[in-house]
Amino acid sequence: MPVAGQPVGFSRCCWLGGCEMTMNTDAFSVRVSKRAVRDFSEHGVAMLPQVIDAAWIANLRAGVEKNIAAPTARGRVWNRDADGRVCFYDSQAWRGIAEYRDFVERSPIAGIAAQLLGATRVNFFFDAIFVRSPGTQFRTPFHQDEPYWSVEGFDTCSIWMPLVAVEKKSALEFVRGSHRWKGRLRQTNFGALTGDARDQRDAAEDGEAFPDIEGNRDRYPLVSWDMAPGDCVAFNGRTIHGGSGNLSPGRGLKVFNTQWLGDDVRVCFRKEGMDPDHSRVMAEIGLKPGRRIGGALYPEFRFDRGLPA
Ligand SMILES: O=C(O)CCC(=O)C(=O)O
Repeated sequence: MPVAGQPVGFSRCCWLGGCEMTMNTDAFSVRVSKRAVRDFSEHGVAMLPQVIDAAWIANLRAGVEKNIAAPTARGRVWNRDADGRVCFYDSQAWRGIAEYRDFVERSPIAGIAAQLLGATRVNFFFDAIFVRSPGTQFRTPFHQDEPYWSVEGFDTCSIWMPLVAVEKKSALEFVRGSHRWKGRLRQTNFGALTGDARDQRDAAEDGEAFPDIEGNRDRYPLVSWDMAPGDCVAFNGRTIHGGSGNLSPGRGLKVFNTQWLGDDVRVCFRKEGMDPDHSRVMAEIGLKPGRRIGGALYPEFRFDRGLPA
């Protein structure tokens, strides 16, 4: 469903490798500020106030309702507390939910990712939704994203976008600058938390112990913001983040998140497991470790006229 007032200048074509490619000819209806580009590069996180308009937000809210009513096979309840409050998660639902697909393919979001990454081609990786019922306290443990993914590289951009107003204390929090920390950290096994076999990661994974950020909050440069619908926070896949939850009574949270990949990112299957695990679908479409992702599941957006100066 096209949304009124949004760019529609897309054409699709095939290239020699047989991958479907999306040409986005009107991507910069939203210009990302120089400050946001600098924050994203230097701090690994940038707040983008009011970059998505109300029509897109309404569109995505309708999509989320459909998604909750009919989750994909990847949908799951991450947490349910004694009072029945839940944190629901789903991912890669965009191909089955027209409102999500429309947003991915036609909204300014791909252009925003490209501007932040300084890239004239970006691939869409996947969408994720996080829905917390009113008053949910459950907070996502601090973690980095890229070590869980079936791709590897520095040039990644996740865009966390609440579809309702969220207080700073309930928004996602970030350790500023952690995307450039050296060394490899042993990540949280979300399976231990959710009890879901699909979240399991091998505890024997190499790396240094993950720092106790929650227990030492004053020692880390944590940032988060009060956010309104239309605001986005963009972060590098290596930036440590967590939180959300901690909702005031009567307040729920609905978040639509998209992940974007830039120039140095390549397919990488990890022995310790992946979440979400794309290895099967990637193998089915012939993607091999070391290759750039692509194809209809991971469409490429090209900005052939270059990025805004
Ligand atoms: O919203 C949340 O609770 C978690 C978000 C998250 O970890 C992510 O977007 O990578």
